[in-house]
Amino acid sequence: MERTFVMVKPDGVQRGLIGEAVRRIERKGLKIVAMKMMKIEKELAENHYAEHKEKPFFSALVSYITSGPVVAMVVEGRNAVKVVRTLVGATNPAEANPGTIRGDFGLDVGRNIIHASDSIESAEREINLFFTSSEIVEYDRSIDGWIYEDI
Ligand code: IDP
Ligand code: MG
Repeated sequence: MERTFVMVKPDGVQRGLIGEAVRRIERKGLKIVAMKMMKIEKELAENHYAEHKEKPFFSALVSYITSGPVVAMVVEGRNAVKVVRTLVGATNPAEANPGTIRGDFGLDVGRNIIHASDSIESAEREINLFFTSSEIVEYDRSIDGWIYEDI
């Protein structure tokens, strides 16, 4: 099963959207295998967003993501990376489709509520940045045969 890293950003937490994000992930059939609330240190923020360090919005992005608590998660499921990116919607909430988290709740690219890994490689990198292996919980769900045809 594939894993992806998901994070409700500080604006999502402040606006009471933790439950909304978790609800959408759960009802899709995806499995949450790790979850914690935390405040991100500057160093972790810079590392997490290292690919953007030359961008003009980088320092604003680091300030934003360290401005309050976030809820970090590891989400597991078949094609989890792609499926969660679809649930999350386009980077700019003004352009994200209705029915996606960003499309339903946001207006500004600098306040886009939620993060989700964009590839299997970045998922692995981000999961390792935010979680130790002992924080990831392996468990069976008896309902999985009703979510996947071949389980
Ligand atoms: P993603 O979160 O959809 O993967 P990225 O392009 O990887 O989007 O950008 C990372 C984050 O940087 C975005 O989620 C958003 O918070 C922020 N960001 C991206 N582009 C802009 C911009 O043009 N202005 C301000 N912030 C931006
Ligand atoms: Mg990205």
